[in-house]
Amino acid sequence: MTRAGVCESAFSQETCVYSDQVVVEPFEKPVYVTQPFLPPFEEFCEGLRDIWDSKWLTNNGPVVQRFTRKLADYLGTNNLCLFNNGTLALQIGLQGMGITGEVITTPFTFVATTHALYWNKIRPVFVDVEPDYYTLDPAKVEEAVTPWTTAILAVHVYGHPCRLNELADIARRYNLTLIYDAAHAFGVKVNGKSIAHYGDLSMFSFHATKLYHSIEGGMLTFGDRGFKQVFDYLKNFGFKNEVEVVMPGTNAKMNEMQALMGEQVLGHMPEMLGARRGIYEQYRQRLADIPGIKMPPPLPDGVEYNYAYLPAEIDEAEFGMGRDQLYEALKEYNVFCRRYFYPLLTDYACYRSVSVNGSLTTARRAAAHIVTLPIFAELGEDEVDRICDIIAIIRDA
Ligand code: T4K
Repeated sequence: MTRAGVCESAFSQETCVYSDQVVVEPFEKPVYVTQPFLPPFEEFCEGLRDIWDSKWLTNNGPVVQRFTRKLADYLGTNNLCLFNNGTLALQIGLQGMGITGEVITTPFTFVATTHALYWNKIRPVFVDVEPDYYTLDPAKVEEAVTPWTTAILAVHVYGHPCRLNELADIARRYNLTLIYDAAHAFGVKVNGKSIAHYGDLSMFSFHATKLYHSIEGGMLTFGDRGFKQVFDYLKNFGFKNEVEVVMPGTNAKMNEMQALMGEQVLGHMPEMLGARRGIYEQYRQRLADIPGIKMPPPLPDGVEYNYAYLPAEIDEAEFGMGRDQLYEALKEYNVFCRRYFYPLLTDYACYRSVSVNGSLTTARRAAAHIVTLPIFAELGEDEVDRICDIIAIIRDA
């Protein structure tokens, strides 16, 4: 059932004052948590023509090679390797670097992060996250190091950079490999350079739900150029040439259509980031007026954020209802948010028996209280206002 609501505190854009008794209708069409950015249709069709003419569809074709060069320019590194999705990229990254034993990681992430460890027979050790940006808490990481620890697998969750220096310092002192799941972090820069330059290995997801995408797709970036060959073998069955297979690889190659989409969307990155920044700031301004909703604090100096997600933490006492009630109530207005990342990974049946070091208080709080609101480049200013009005109405109802 959908309904119209009356908001006593709805913000009127024209007058920039709070008006009395504003009626807010549900959206006519569903508004989802995200919507992929697509290049102009004609532009994509034009790009398809070369693929049609060449009849080269996959297996390191010319578009994948061209896309790789453009990404290298964009990121400022040649140490990258493309895959058909982020999950396989991470699995191959771990395998190619020979990671074994125990890896310290976060429970507040998408399941693929931990699945990638499992597929490599690595034991995850979950530790808590920090309260502002929900990334791994370095102090908790250090407490969890054992003689069996070989690596840290941290996640730049929502595109928020992890505590890069502190994690690098722990990794150096304990001789651990530092791996970042940067699935959400394409476009983020720290101190003027892409976040791809931090840690020993980073995985980026180019899935359609990400701010930047190639329909499906993934990328590894790495400090040691020597790994490039290993990753290339592993994603192509281990083939060295027509008659030699040097390792038991898999099939994780990006195809030409994916590369074409990725190449074209890359050309629109500046305008997409600009649009997302405007939307993010608008939410920040509007939500600040609604008691019981907290957005993360502004990111530290030196971080150029990508506005990948819009996590809003709901304080049940102050807001007057819990996160789940708000999430359900928004559906009545045709607004479909997500609760990234609920349930906490340790609560999934397949991970209940996994080691947890210390309590996961902050991660549990985040999983129970965060709703991720719609954000995508084509979301209009009026729509953001309307979503915020609806949230205010639901609260005041
Ligand atoms: N590590 C982390 C930290 C990750 O977040 C992810 C993926 C990975 C690793 C693995 O990377 P990949 O192997 O996926 O490259 C989505 C995505 O499928 C997943 O890629 C993503 N993280 C995760 C956070 O979100 P769902 O189940 O929420 O997606 P879905 O289908 O419900 O889509 C969400 C909304 O997006 C829909 O309500 C409507 C809209 N949508 C979706 C698609 C697929 C569209 O408008 N168009 C579309 O084509 O998992």
